[in-house]
Amino acid sequence: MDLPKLAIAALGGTVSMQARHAGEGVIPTVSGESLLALVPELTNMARVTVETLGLMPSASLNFEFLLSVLSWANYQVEQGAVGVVITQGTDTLEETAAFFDYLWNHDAPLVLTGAMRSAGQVGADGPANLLDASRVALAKNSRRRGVQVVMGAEIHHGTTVRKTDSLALQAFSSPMVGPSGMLLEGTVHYLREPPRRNPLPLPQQTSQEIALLESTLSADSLLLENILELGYDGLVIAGFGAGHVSDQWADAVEKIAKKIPVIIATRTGSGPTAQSSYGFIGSEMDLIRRGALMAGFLCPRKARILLWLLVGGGRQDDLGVFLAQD
Ligand code: DAS
Repeated sequence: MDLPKLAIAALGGTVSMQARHAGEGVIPTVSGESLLALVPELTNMARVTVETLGLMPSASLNFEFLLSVLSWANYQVEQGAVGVVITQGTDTLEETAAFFDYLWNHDAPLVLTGAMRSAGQVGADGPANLLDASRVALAKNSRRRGVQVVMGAEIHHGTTVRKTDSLALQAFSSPMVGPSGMLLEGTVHYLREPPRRNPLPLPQQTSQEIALLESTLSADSLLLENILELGYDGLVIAGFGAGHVSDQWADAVEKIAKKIPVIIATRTGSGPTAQSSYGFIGSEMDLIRRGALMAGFLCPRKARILLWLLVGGGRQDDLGVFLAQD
């Protein structure tokens, strides 16, 4: 039987980490080829090509590198891969998943996975996650769904998934909406219809900088007031509650929003921003009046990714359309 083609790339992260010597901390050293060797079942399921594109902790990934990974993944699909799997660190998985989902322009699935236990740990979850991610990437019902994150037998969509625990084995969730699907006895099940997608073209420039600040009680406004002088091209604020800031910050937001796009998200970790509930100074209605946009269901970090991509493509005027979708 002619097996489907599956492309896998390793970028690093805990899934690729082990200690060189007893007592030392784990670091990324395990190649994609070695990860694949831990999942021999895969060779009966697909013709697998595997590459190690990086061996980094995910905190050190950056947008330029992700664009090169995307170009590698595009090439794999053009060469006939029915799906692509990328292994990486979990710390920034929620951000890379959104980054790729906004740009992924194929029916074929792009699936991200990682591990919470390092390669040499008893009960390491990396091999099981890689096998599950490959099943999702090969499944016909994964087509036209964009980017999925597969961890602990759950499937989460790239725009909703968040790392909601620092060390727990089940560290990922999609607040409010839950997983988009799951693996049951090795079979891929989806719980929702495929999302409406509107992939963006590649950004023409990558030098834009988007700041992300969090509102905190009795915070000074030194950084905020200097955002324009510092040369930022956009600003995301992780606001209080339903998307609120202090009266002092509200004045600064008004000045900044005259020059660069400002998005107000919620710092709560779950729930959308409001649009028309509160009228006090610094509330969402006040901030909208002052020129800011509300992030809706997008978390602050994903809102920053969206803004970076739109500014990079000269499409910041479309921001409202994209925020209204989520
Ligand atoms: N926390 C690690 C991980 O889970 C490190 C990283 O993100 O690279 O992969």
